Amino acid sequence: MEKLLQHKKRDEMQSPNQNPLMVEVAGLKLKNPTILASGILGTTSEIIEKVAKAGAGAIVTKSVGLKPRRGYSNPTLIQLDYGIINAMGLPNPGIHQFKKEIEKLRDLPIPLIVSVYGFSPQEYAEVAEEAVEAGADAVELNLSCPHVGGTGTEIGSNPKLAMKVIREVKGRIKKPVIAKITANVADLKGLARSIEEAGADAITAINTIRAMAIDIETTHPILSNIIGGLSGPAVKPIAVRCVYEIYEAVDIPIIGCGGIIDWRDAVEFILAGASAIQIGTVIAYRGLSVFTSIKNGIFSYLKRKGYKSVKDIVGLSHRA
Ligand code: RRO
Repeated sequence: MEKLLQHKKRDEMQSPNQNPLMVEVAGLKLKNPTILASGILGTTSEIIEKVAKAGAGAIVTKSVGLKPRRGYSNPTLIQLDYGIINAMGLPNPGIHQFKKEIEKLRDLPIPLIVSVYGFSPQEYAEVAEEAVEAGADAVELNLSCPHVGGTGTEIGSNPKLAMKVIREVKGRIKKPVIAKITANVADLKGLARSIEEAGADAITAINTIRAMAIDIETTHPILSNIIGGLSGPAVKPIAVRCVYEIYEAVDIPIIGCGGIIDWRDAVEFILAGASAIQIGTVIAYRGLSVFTSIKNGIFSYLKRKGYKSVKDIVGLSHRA
């Protein structure tokens, strides 16, 4: 009963003749639950418009900080059969330059979520404030980049520091604040509870997982940064487990991310507790048509199973 009430709190009931794919996450109304994940294509207004046209329900941009960063030197990517290891190193033009791209997207028909990082709570908040001023509908705090020192996971795996960042940002902007968290922690439920307590409006789980590869001929690590982050199908069961555990720990909505390649994966995340899902690595393999195929697949699944809405199946595996 308690869980059912929690379920209602997360997802308000809707009338049956509404679009079954429509979801509301952290106050953002999404026509469908698919979201472009940060770091994939979300770098310019032209590409973002293309992703919107391809059918995404919302967009998350590449993470942006206060100052421009070149990122790491090549090689920054390793393509594997089961995913990709990247160590891009947060390349971005800095928020002052990126504001121009955000401003060009004022008429984007779907929510624009700007991914933000910083090296202190104040820096996160300053970047978030600039992003919102330029027109961002929400910010996603990158508390989980696995391979850049002084930010990302180094902040986000420490619940006290993560709380400081969230409180600082919440104090500075009036738009929704989403925290993207890492699986690379011992007490995931404790971290999620701290994030909720600090006032985050939603949690995205998960970022990439620390990984590496070695060239057996040269005997050297392949990435210039040696360590990178693994994404793609290999991480999906880890990400589903994280969403499942976080759902048991908090009442705020969860956005599932990690290795989704088709509608079945998307449904699995939703059953684990995700109110929406992010699509990333698969775009490199299958292009932007994945948004439509995933949406259509979820729609057919709901119809076949007799559900009226995506909302009816969020967290359903917990009530089995
Ligand atoms: O830019 C990157 O290297 C990067 C980031 Br910001 C992140 O959050 N996750 C990732 O795998 N790579």
